[in-house]
Amino acid sequence: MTTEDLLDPKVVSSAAEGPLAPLVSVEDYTRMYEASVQDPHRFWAKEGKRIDWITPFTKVKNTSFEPGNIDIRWFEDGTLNVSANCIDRHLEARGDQTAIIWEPDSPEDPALHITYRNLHRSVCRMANVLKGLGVGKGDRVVIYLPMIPEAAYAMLACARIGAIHSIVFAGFSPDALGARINGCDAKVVITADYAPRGGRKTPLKSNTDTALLHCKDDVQCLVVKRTGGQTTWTDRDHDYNALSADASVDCSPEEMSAEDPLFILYTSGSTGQPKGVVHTSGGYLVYAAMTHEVTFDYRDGDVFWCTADVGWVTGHSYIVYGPLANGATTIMFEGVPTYPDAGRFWQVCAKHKVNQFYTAPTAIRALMGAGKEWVEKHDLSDLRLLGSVGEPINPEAWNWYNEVVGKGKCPIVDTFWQTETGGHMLTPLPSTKLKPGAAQQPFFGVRPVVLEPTSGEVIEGNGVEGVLCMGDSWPGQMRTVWGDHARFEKTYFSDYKGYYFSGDGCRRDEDGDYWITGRVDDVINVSGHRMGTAEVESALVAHAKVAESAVVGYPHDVKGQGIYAYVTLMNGEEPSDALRKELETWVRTEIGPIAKPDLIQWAPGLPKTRSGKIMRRILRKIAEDDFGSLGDTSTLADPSVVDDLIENRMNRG
Ligand code: 6R9
Repeated sequence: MTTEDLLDPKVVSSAAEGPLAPLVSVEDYTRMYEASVQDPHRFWAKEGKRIDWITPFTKVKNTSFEPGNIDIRWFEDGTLNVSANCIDRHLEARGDQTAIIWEPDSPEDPALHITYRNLHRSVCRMANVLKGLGVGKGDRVVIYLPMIPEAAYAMLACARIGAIHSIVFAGFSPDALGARINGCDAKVVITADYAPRGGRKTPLKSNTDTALLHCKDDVQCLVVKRTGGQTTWTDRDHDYNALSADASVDCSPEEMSAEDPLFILYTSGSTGQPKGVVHTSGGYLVYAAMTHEVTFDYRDGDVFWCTADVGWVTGHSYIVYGPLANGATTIMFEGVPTYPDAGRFWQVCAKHKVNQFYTAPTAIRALMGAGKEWVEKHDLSDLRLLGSVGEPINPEAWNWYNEVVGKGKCPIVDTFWQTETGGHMLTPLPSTKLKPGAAQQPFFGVRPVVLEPTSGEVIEGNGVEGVLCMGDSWPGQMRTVWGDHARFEKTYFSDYKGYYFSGDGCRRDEDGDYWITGRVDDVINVSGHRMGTAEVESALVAHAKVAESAVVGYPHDVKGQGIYAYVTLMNGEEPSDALRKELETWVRTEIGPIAKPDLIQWAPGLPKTRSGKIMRRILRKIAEDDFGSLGDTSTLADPSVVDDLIENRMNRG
């Protein structure tokens, strides 16, 4: 295969043709990568054609990381519709092919196979229902749904009429939902009666009602029936099932500019306030489609399964937009890895003859703990490739994934990327000689640089470590923070001028391969979910009995990182187990179950500098049960608080 061939955008050949040579060989990678960074205009001009344009673009890249002028545009004079790219253009050749396999929470319930033709009908109906509620181009729609087909319909329906969706993970609390509805001034929120997950049911509609108490009166609520369970009904509610039954199955797609926003997705940063990450239409779709095809070696006819939730960016890019843009068959799974038992993932793989399986290290570690017999019960012979995402994967989990799940014959692509990046940034390809735990090499067009953290100087050569930045833009890059472009610049472009700063540290080894070493800011990674320690702190101090709190991460066997909270109580309040439980429940309700502290330590005082800054370095060490090397403590205002914290530490070996 030549570079020219490969640059020809298409999903190639068929899985039925027997053992496959990797789509991109090692030689192709090297040559194409060089081409992509030397002449990004030429490279992306060709790749841009992998999707259909209404008005073809003539400009490819117009991007600036200049301080004071952060401006990112790709394919800016082109027009398109994302939903037409994910559905309509496949109808002729693949109308009867399954687009989405929906696997419900309970294995007792039947799976649904939704063809591209049926997807088209359902999306048009949803689009017409939204139009009927007055939603138009540029309006915001919040989606708070379980992992049901309607979540994908809602995303694509918004894209079809030019509305901007913002998905809120169904595990988030009413408060978090309300803040996101207000944050983007949404016209409609789409929810369901209940969200079944792991045999339990979350009352989404009643959560939404609570959230809406703090929102404008004119926000409307569209309710999908999932369980048929009882809900209360208010004036602003609309019954999705009734409205869609009467809606037309035709809705012509709106012509959108490449740089019109497609979605907003809130993500944690190092401040208490989550940021609304904005992705636009053209560049995002090109990048999601290309990475889905190339990284996962997706071939026509394959069944692809990404186990994420659409509430996270991984679900956006690799359950919905990337796979559907490529005309793939994608699985949407409503359940959890361990319900009804620890064989559920493997049972689903066998049942639907999954070819590519993409999950998070935290799930792998949990299933590893349950034992390999759960895997061996099921026929995984269709698996060709495994993927990992969300956090660094430890070699033990990598080896188990490789040997027990992949039987030593499936390459593992360890994909490093972020909500902000839209798609994979660093990842091995199936032809790469793999190193367990390394994200290894940049995807096409990505220019990683390692900087010295304090001076910001570029560190050249191999065998080096520093912070990970990007030297140039790529089409899937976020464009702004919703409503706050200054915050976009401050967060990502101000610490290291002229670069996009990822927030992660990395090592480039002797061979030039990249290893992510984890966040260098106050963001922790709990079960692959990003959590700002400041968010948990502000939830804790909002409790009447809490005076002060500091939250750090600590190593956790299954979750990767656990949440360790130091809490100073108000004068006169007594620590107790009951209060500890109360604070845990409090954080769950303020943010959601994923933010619940794993360990709470009562701290009579926190270690502070004379200027009042909390020395988190020390708190991290104590939480890690590694207090032998606390480093320089000479700037502490009162060194004795440290002794107390060490003595009463919660995490003992
Ligand atoms: C896609 C996603 C992003 C943060 C990122 C980094 C961590 C993601 C990783 C990884 C090591 C990998 N991360 N993938 N660390 N190896 N393969 O997870 O997006 O939720 O925004 O999180 O996750 O720390 O900065 P998001």
